[in-house]
Amino acid sequence: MIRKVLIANRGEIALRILRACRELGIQTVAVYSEPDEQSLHVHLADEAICIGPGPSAESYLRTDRIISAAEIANVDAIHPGYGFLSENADFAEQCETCNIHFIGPKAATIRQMGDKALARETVSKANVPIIPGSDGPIENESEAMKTAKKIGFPVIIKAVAGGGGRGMRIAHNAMAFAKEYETASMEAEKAFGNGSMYIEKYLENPRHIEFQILADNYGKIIHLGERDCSVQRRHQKVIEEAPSPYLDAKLRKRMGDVAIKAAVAANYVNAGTIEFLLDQNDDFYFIEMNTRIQVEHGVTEEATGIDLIKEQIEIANGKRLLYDQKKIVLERHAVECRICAEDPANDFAPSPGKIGLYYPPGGHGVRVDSHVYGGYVISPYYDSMISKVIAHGRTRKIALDRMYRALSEYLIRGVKTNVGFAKAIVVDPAFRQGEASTGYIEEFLKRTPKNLFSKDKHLIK
Ligand code: MV4
Repeated sequence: MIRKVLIANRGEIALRILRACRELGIQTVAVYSEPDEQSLHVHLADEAICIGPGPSAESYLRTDRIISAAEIANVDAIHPGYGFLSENADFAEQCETCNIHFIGPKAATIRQMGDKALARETVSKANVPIIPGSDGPIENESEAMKTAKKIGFPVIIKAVAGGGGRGMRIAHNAMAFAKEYETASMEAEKAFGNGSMYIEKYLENPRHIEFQILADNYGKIIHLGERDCSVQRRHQKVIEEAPSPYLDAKLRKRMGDVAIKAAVAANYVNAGTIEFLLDQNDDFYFIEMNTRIQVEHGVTEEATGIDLIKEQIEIANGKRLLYDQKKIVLERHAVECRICAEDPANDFAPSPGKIGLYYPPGGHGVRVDSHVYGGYVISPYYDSMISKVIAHGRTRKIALDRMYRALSEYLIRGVKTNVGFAKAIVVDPAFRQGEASTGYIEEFLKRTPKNLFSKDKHLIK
């Protein structure tokens, strides 16, 4: 029985996990780095343990310190959140060895799905469509070139240990291929300690559609519909929505059934996400499985009314999933904007610093997941996300209009933010018509004057 959870994360997701625990009557232990001493989750947790200085490598990534904190506090489980150790199979294994529940899938599943070439092979054996590409990791450059020529250019070179766009390079022809392959492999070696690469046919301008999976320990697996995450800038998601404005019921059923097949093939337990690319012919392909709760999980929560973090904890506690797949209908439309301390007028350079006046939006149909407050210091040690604003409504138009109204209320002084940028997208006709695919942001930035991104001079709807 899980009575006490250590939250091995920081920022808004740490607060989100703490809230779920509190509603379940579960005690919470926060871990924090020295710069995070004044964070909200530290103040609100039942106990808090400092695990080191600012750099993540000395704090939130220190598995030894986190496990020690867990043993000192005598917790029953650890929730890893997203990022940091959330997809570290060795950490999940260490938790289980120390008889501490890791709130997530089994270590073996994390390892298998974390090897992006093996993930492709695993789901392909279960008849899940994958993009034509190499059979497993590429052994050497000459084999790579042969494979690329067989697939046909353009191809995308991906890191076996990568994911989420990290270590990806696109080669449009044989001339460019050799250089791109070598650079990608070196970057992967540096970033992940593993330079193994695989190749796929590059799909031009697909939509990025992901399905939320929930699976219990007794073989029941359901999906909670999709999230459209096509509005990305350099692999950073800016706006996510559920349901996708593009999918009809037939395509949703087809993709949802395939998402379940992929989760079954992965022997999945707990919450996870199946990522697809959808092309212009409505053909879709598995690209990867994320074995963690994602930043954008709240979009699915607002569209379905299901608290995903509570479900994760209950599954880890041995609860059976009682939802009936047929009854999982996205009755509402939800849209999320990620608000970051960054400067759109300066190529979105991070803008850390002390927040002055701070007033988050609210009102009917608006949720703001954030750990910041007036006087809070956005640290240069961690990512620049300030909050996630989620607006929902009976229709997509209501949700988008509500998002626009919410962003118009958002007061954040002391740091530069992308609020104006998000507002400009939310009122952009191409976005409003549901036409956005992965190339949208690049096209939008080309045709939108940067000065429109300063909050007070945005496009009037
Ligand atoms: C692709 C692709 C096109 N073709 N794979 C990027 C992150 C990861 N989740 C998968 N990603 C992609 N994989 C093939 N074979 C397009 C993306 C992609 C993308 C690529 C470049 C720039 C922005 C992108 C945004 C979403 C998806």
